[in-house]
Amino acid sequence: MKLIASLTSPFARKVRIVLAEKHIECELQIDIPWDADTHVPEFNPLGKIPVLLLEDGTPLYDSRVIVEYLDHAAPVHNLLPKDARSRIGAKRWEALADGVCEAAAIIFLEKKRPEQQQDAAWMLRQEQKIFRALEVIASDLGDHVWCMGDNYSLADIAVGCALGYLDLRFPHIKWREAHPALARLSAKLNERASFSSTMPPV
Ligand SMILES: N[C@@H](CCC(=O)N[C@@H](CS)C(=O)NCC(=O)O)C(=O)O
Repeated sequence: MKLIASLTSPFARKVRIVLAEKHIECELQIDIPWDADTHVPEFNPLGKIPVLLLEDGTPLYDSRVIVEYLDHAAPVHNLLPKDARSRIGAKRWEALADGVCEAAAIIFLEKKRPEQQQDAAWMLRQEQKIFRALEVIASDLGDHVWCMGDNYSLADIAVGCALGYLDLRFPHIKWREAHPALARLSAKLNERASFSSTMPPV
């Protein structure tokens, strides 16, 4: 298997963490989808990373499909609960965390445009999504050890990647001060080898 990814994509990081947690060997092929010489559209018509190339050449996307595939592919360290209701609960956490990354990426890209072309109302709308989502994530986490309660799961991985992406792109957002529960979770996650070995380069 081969993972097509960049080292800064939070969606790709989620997949890389799942690979590490499940001890699945996978070649990493770095490809920046914004570069002129990218090959990503040859594998994903949407031109987005991550893409997982299976042994038979089948490309899998997006990150949510890939992580679910990987969780089934290796029966060790299950990251999604078996029970259907809990499983949907974990995937809802993932949807919320991925949504934070999507909103943050939109702002990051908008800020790369010439200043007079940047749409302040559009960026504010995205920022509000991030702040609302952080409130809900922190409140749902509360005093629990992990997002899903007692068990470490894909929900924690997705939330950890979203928080890591905020640190990378928007270090001025003081989410640790606003949400001590998130600070506690993030510190615990960063102790894991899967997280420390996939830290995005600054
Ligand atoms: N929902 C997708 C989002 C993937 C995504 O937006 N990836 C970004 C990099 S962080 C990308 O490849 N963007 C290139 C583009 O939009 O053309 C997933 O979970 O994999």
